[in-house]
Amino acid sequence: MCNRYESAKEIYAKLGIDTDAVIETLKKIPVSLHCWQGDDVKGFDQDGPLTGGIQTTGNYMGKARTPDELIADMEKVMSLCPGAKKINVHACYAIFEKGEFVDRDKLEPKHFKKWVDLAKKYGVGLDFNPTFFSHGKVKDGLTLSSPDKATRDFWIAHGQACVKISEYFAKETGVPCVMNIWTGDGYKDIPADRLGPRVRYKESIEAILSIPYDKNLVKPCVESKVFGIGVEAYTVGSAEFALSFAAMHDGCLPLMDNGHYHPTEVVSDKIPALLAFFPEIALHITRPIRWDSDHVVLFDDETKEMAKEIVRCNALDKVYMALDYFDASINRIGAWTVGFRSWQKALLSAMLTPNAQLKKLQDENKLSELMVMQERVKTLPFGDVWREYCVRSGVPTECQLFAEIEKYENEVLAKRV
Ligand code: RNT
Ligand code: ZN
Repeated sequence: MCNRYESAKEIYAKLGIDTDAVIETLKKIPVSLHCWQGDDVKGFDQDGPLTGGIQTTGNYMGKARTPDELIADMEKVMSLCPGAKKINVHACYAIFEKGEFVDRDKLEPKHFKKWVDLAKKYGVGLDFNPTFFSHGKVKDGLTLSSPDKATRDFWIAHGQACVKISEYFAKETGVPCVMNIWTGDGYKDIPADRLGPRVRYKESIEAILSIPYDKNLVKPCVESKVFGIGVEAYTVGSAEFALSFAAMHDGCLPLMDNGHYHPTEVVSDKIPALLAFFPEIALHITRPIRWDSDHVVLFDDETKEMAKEIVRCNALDKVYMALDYFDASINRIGAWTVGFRSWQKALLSAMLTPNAQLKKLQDENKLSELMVMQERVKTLPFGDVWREYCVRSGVPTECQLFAEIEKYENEVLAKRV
């Protein structure tokens, strides 16, 4: 009797898909794992609340309280997830020596050496994010777009410090570092001037990127947003702002977070639109429910559709994929892991799709056959290939996963009281 994988392999082979080759390819595609699911976007450099219009909800036990705890948790998550990784660090996760502290405008590579050590241990790259929120120098909800020059200068200095840290990450790991600029700058209610803040934001980002750096090593991105909590009426870094900025600044990438659009807009459709113009783009993969709620990524329709677009546009090496969610209401290791594995499933599913055949049907206007074929693909034995991919990657299968999460909760998280 042949096993389920062998049988699935035959079925896919009939459609021209080599499942062994797909598994090997998928193993090498890096996906950036965000450090901030482990401690509710708290970081280590300040004690205040999370600001900037983003919010975590819930208070599940066992949140990481120190760099050692966060790194241990992240290592656990990596051991539960198949596929190549990058580690995505926010500037507020600087790790200071005992008694040491510098403000965000003075951060240096040495404050992130422990993250470099972690990346080297796993042979992976690092991505980076200046942290323009949760800080006393956010003035009236504004940072880079503030009318106050001293405020802007502080945050420009922070951004410049982060460019240097990003370059250090790339040099140390040998992997380019994606540096994402996102601010929560905006107004709760109708502003009297929508242009001024955007012009200041533009000039501030230009100032950040005016320092010398190697464009092959640092990939700056600008992430847009439609609104935030307490910032409902006007967001400085809107979609048009970010896209236009990236389009007009060589080497700067647009970053789309699929929680940052109106609820009926889909990023899956925007991916090919941007790929028609930009050599490279970046994504924050998340799951918005009714708003930018940053729920754990699931293997749902839009997640699958986004992965499909990347794969069928032949853009796996043009799209920097990073996860961005933070659920504090459930086991954080489980949240982190399910999100990463869901995106892996989406990529696998996209790569197990006979994309060339489907495109041909479209181009020949055989749209009835295309519909039948697209529906047929949905019932192919994807789960058997996924299981094999997990086994070959040395990570738990679906039925083994929860026991691992529960064990870590009992042995490690439950002791954090
Ligand atoms: C917020 C943006 C941003 C953050 C991270 C923590 O709406 O999505 O990317 O989630 O920088
Ligand atoms: Zn994001």
